[in-house]
Amino acid sequence: AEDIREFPPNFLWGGAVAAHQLEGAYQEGGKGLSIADLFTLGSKDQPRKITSTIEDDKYYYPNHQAIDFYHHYPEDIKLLAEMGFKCFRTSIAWSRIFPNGDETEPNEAGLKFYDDLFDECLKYGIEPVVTLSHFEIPLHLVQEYGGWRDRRMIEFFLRLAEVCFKRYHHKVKYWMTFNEINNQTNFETAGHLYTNSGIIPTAGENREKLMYQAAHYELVASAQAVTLGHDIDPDLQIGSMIAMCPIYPLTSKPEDILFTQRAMQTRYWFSDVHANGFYPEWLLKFFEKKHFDMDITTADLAALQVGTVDYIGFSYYMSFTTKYAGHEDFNEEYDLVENPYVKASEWGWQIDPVGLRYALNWFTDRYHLPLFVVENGLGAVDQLTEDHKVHDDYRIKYMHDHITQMKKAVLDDGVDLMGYTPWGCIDLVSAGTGEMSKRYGMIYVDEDDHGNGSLNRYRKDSFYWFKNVIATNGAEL
Ligand code: P53
Repeated sequence: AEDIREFPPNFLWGGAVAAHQLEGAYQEGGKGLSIADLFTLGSKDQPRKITSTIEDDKYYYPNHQAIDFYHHYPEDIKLLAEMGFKCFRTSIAWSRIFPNGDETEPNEAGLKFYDDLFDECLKYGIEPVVTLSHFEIPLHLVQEYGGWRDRRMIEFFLRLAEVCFKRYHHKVKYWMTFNEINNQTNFETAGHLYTNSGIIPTAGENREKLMYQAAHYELVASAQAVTLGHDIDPDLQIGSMIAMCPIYPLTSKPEDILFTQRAMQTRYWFSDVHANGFYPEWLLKFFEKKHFDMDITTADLAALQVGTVDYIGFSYYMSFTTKYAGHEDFNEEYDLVENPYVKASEWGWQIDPVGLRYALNWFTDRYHLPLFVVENGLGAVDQLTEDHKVHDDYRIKYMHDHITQMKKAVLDDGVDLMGYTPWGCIDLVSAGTGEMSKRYGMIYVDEDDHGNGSLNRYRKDSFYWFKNVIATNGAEL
């Protein structure tokens, strides 16, 4: 039988997007180029290319136009309001505010755009939830400083944070610092070091060391931003943003269990630092063992301790599985295996609703902080019918099953959950592949992988379904 209980009052139902994946207008309002603007179209089997200049004649760059939210946002926010959204998660395109990233004065036109966008949300009682850095570092910071290889990035990021907190603190209460900071756990895949840290490794470079050093600078910048934000306005809630893919052992063999523990430590030490304010012991030993001569100062360690996060924001799409690989340290690129008990999406993501309840409990046990599911969803191919409908029962099923598990975590396990913002509530450009056809939305956008289409918006079946979920506060799923 269906569980007809409701979620707690004030539960933040909404949806999530990121600036570079929907705004388009990549050169309007004084915006500078960002790393997302040099990311070509890829596919499930063909990774996106990173070009050093824009080669429009050779490649298609999907983020240049995206879904042109920059010009469509009043119409789009109106649709989200119709669905009953209580909140809307988006990000600030850093290079709209600081076109090069290292200026001392911000770009007023960029600041004005987000003022207008947040006002539009607030007009409908929709609370903006804002990520400061979501895969769109200003290109100049990459070309001039090598991205987060360079300690000076901390200063540039803090400038962004300060300008945003001061300008928007009356409009935006909920913030996150770095999107999915732990994706770069897989440092072997060029895409993650690039999107997280603006790093393009050269041949022969130790990518693992690069990753840990960049992540350290980001964590210090994050902690200092939390401290700064609270100084500017003690009411601000500033969280982390972690990509949660719980890692299971393939069997109960003790070696598999121990290896899985190390795998979880390796993927989630980032949230340990965010939430606990210090490095886990095993990782300091790991740096020693690897002879990584890390640039971690005592001032850094003090900053980490002071600037712990108010909540853990996380994405949840899938779970992973591993088994003992005959070596001590977990390498995400090589050491994952298929889970025989779950089915994967068309893009190979292993769908696992129960894993969401597991993750919510795991975070709670580990940090005892409020949690916020800030991304969840199914990337799938949709069919627009002649009468402009999309019958996406597969998406409804995915969301139904995940919200059901979330409900158990909240109501049966006592998890303190702030809200739920499914990913790509309106169709947008995929981060992983650059495709439009990997759709997550409850609102369909008429546009193909190459940017052709009317850009008209249409309500999918999931739109009406989710609208009712929100209206009944999760009683009817
Ligand atoms: P796409 C990998 C694993 C989990 C989440 O992803 C990920 C990624 C990166 O591809 O990214 C997050 O669009 C990210 C969003 C992204 C969304 O998940 O590749 O925060 O920017 O669009 C979905 O299907």
